[in-house]
Amino acid sequence: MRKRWIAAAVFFLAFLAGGCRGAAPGTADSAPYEEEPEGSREHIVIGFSQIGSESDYRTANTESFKDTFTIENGYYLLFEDAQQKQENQLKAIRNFILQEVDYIILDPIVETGWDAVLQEARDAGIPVILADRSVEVSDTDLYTCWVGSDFEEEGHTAGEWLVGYLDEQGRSEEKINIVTLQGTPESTAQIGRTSGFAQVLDTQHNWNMLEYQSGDFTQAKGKEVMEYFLCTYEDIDVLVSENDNMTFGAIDAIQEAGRTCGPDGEIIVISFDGGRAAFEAMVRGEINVDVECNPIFAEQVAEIIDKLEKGEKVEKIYYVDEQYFDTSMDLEKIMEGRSF
Ligand code: GYE
Repeated sequence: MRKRWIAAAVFFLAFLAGGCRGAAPGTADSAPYEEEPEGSREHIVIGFSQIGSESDYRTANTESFKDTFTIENGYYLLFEDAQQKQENQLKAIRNFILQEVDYIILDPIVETGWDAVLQEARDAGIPVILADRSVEVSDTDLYTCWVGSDFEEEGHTAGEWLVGYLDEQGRSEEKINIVTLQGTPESTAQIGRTSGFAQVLDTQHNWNMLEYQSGDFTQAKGKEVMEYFLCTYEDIDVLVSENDNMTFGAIDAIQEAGRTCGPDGEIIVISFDGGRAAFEAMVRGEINVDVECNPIFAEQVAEIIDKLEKGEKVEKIYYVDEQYFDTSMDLEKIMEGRSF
């Protein structure tokens, strides 16, 4: 049965463990003890190791978790931002284990290197739920379940979209030169999107992948790598950019080089995530298509925890529902109903 958590003790431990970064309402890193409505309350204590704040997706994902796992909803959230470093995630998880949290939520930056720490969590009897990205471990029992996107399917969707688009444009026999801006190497999102797109690439005799380069999912690196692509290759027909923020950087590079992109430009732009700023870029005619990756799924994680609390069985994988959006759609209308 649940331990009785004294808010002061949790706050103090979080402070000792260096968990006092980044303020958010209702989380251990913000709510001072004096403001707690009662001295002692029962909460489900969650330790969440987030990757960082490299993209709009990430910001929205963090907000989704902070909005869901609140004191009012019966949770005490210990939130740790790893600033894009796996070593920080390993430290955070070990601190969560020391603090005897009830659940650990891990968004792993890369897939490998988790066996030992997940074994430690298992030995401590703490269930680990993977959120967004996944892990490659020797024994999948080391985590309870994974809630995230089918990244391979996203990459495949992007490839299929390009086949249809080139066909519509009467370019299905033309030589098509492609460059790819990849996400963080060895992350589930990078691996899946690259391999899903490659499955379609392999079926198209006229597509030529000029180069893959990582932009680490950030706008600054996306710009830098696109500048390099533009200097290196004279004829680029398609840019595949594995997230919106790298795409924004790439668009800046394209425009600064006096080149054009989007439906009326020289370079076809395929992006992933589908955040509000990307919709705006599609409306401006800078991006052709955006394959959605939905960061708002913390409530689904809360439902899973609820099931686990009741001793019910849960699935091993939960995929978040997704689609794609392109400039042939009524984007302004679609945007109205979107929260990210
Ligand atoms: O696409 C990117 C982010 O793991 C799905 O990480 C996530 C990716 C997302 O930084 O914007």
